[in-house]
Amino acid sequence: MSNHTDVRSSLSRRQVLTTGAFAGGALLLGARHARAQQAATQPDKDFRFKQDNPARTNQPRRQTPLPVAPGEPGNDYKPVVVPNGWTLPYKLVDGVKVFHLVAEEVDHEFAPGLNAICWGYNGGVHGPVIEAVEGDRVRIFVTNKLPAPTTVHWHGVLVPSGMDGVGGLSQRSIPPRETFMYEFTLIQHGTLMYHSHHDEMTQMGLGLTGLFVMHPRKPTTPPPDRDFAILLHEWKIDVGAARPDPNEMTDFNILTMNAKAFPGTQPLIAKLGDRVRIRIGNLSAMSHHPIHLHGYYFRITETDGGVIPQAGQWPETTVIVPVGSTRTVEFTADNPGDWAMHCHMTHHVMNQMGHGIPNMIGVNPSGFDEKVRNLLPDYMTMGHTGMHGMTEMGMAIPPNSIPMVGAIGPHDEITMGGMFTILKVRENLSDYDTDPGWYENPPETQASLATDDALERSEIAGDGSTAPKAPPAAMKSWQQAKPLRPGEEAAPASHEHGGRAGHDH
Ligand SMILES: [Cu+2]
Repeated sequence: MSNHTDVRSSLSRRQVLTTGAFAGGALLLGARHARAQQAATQPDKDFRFKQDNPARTNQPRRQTPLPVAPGEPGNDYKPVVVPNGWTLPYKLVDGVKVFHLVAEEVDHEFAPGLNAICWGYNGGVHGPVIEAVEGDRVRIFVTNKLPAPTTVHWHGVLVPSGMDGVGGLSQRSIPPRETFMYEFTLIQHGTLMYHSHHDEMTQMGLGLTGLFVMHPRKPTTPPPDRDFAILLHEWKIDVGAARPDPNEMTDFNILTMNAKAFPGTQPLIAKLGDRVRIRIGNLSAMSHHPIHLHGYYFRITETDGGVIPQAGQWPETTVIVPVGSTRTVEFTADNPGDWAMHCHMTHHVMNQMGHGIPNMIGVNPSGFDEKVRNLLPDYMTMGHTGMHGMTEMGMAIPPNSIPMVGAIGPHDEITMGGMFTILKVRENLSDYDTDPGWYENPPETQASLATDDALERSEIAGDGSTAPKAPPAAMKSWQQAKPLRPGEEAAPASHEHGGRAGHDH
């Protein structure tokens, strides 16, 4: 199978390259590792990474596979790009990648104007991306600077039971001010996650989550040019509140990508023709997020269970990322422009005050507004034609809150907030780290006001009177309603006052 990974052949190649290093290192690594290293020179027939189907074997999974040289960025993998985030640096100690996570309170900015005190790692929300290579041995120290015990669970990572990080079940929870050590060998590749597994509702709800990216030791496809990593989350932050409310069950009002709500989200930048991979994880409390990309279709290539065989990778424009899951999509950036990428749940592209307001659609508030302005000179009824205008009207908003939607785009306001970002694909880029600004549409590729000439040539009336109308027959309900009581007539299915219903008067 294309995703089957077996280190034996890479070991023999590496062995040629690194025999000297291994021989020197073995003295330091101690007898156990030295024995294992000796075994590496005679490939162990039993050993293989069991990423395909670890459940399908009767053999206990080998918890200490053969050591292989730690994967190096640039050589063994191309590091992921983390919009609005960062990757945790490591150091090498005796051939082991050593990481240090510190769980602590963090004053986090969700978007300009909205800060809240969250729980995160190493001064950020969410935690940094942990990035390594299949076969790497990792040692992860976790220091707890929170006021409560915590743990770290390696979500989807194939670890020995005692390294699984479930408080009480797999370990004693880490008390405040103490440091625990996790150590295991990565026997898979893919997009995994990590999060607190102690008082999950509170701790994950306050932000103690992160992505754990493992690159394949022996990639079967060339690495993408751009490899983005995004973690989805949802929060309840009452307007003006200092902290998110982790007890919320349903009414989340801040929806984030890498803990930023639009317009705080950093765009994804790609060059025309780049092969693009986007890894999306979801550790929201309650919501699955259908993430939709404009301008493209993509293939869903991986879940947190591993690589999807090519024959099973069907094309989509929206990928639903369930809670507690990751999805990886890939496509070629062959369509230049500024492309929206967002959750398609319309309440998830709204910030704070867009939720739970009264329905004013269709109400003409002008007379009412005039009367109220006698008392409150700045009064304006909001929302009677929808949410547009909320960005530009410049109304005072309460302290520590963000408008329900919006940013100023190149043409008009962008009536989006929350889980929304922009993929910017350009023919020419100075570099990937500089925002290229807004896309300049080539001539005749820009929607614009129809000219009189264009209307005339196509015999289109600007008042809509020449447009086809829905045929009444097509709009009719299929069946008449049942009589409510015996002998009572049901109401006719067609509309009496519609003027085009063909009802007999
Ligand atoms: Cu969503």
